[in-house]
Amino acid sequence: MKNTKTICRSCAQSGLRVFLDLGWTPLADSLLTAEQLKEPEPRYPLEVAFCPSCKLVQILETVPPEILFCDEYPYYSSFSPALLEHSSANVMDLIKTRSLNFESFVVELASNDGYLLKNYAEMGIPCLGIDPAEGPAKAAEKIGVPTLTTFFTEELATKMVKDGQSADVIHGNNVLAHIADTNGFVKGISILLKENGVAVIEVPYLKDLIDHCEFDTIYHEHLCYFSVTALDNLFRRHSLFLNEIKRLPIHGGSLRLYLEKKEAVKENVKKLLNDETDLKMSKIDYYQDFTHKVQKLKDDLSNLLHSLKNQGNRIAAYGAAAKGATMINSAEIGTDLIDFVVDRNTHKHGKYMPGKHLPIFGTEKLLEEMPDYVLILAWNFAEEIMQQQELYRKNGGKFIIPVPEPRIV
Ligand code: JHZ
Repeated sequence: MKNTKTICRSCAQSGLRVFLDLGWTPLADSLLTAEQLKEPEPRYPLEVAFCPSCKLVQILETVPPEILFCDEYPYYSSFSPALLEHSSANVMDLIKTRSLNFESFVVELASNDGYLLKNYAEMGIPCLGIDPAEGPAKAAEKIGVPTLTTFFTEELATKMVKDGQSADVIHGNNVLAHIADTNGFVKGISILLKENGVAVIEVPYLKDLIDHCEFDTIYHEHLCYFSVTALDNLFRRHSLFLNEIKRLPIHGGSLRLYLEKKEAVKENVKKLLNDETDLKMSKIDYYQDFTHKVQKLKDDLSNLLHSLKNQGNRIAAYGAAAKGATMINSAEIGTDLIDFVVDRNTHKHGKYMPGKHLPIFGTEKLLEEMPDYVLILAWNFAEEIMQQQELYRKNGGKFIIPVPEPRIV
């Protein structure tokens, strides 16, 4: 069923301009069991638009969150050592700079399997995770991270404050883009945050997405794709100030945002805003040729895989990532090209990628089968993956990295 927006998710103005259409695609994290392969798979439109009023890039479709983040949600953050290191460094820095101790209170929105909060719990700093996905939330409880299995809303924030649970620090990594009620979520943050508290939010950066043609990070879970300009407009509406920003390499290029209730905007934030204006990111023209870039990447990848296959090579893929689902479905990469996908996440084993139905196995299958090439669908972790698979390489295996342009390494 279609649920297509005609007004902006942030500023509620009309006049959205569509600049990319990825067609009707299945849900990226809806991995299938063998029995489900026979059933029809729901597909939803995937159109990306720019709001000329507040500059937010967004998809038009809203798939109900109960469908997207159900108890079968297969994404567990803790399977990436690099992400674990990234998160613990973030926590250690905040403990030091904000002088956090056993009297502080830290909340994480979309706390997943406790990959980040466990660092606070281990140091005796009170914390609470909030996440609607049952499987990951249970895993968090198991490692000692108290977790509320629910969606974070304005109402929940109000109730928590009433119960004396205002936060010194609020974390929210890769969650803002997933929220259908963008304004309600940000208002909730502003309610829950203490007067001198800080919200530390990470989002993939739109400029990196466009520059490096990371179109596969577009799927129904990601409703918004943020520029600093659009974020600043959104937060100011709720009296939160984007005082500091760090650019980070994670997930193909992200922003770590530091939000506070008092305005004290650092020079680097002003510079990022000015740079975006100079680049004309606040104009539709900036996005107009993205469709061509995406088409070229898809064609190049498809041609490369077909020619390798025609030469008699066996090809597998690494990473049953959500972004992998966008890539294989929009570039038409099916079982005729790829024999199987491997992934370290045990919750994904024995299942099939949505749409193209590539089977998913544990990573040991690479050495057992020794395919000639491995397409890294989780290209954001390519270095880490290639290091882990040193033996596959030593035995003659080669990797293909699809983004920003397909290349064999
Ligand atoms: P990964 C996720 O997207 C989901 P995905 C979510 N929608 C989001 O917003 C983004 O992250 C930011 C596996 N892996 O993290 C684990 C290995 O097997 O790029 C994952 O299944 N071995 C919330 O799914 C997949 O690859 C490894 O060594 O696109 C990576 O998925 C490593 C490092 C990962 O995100």
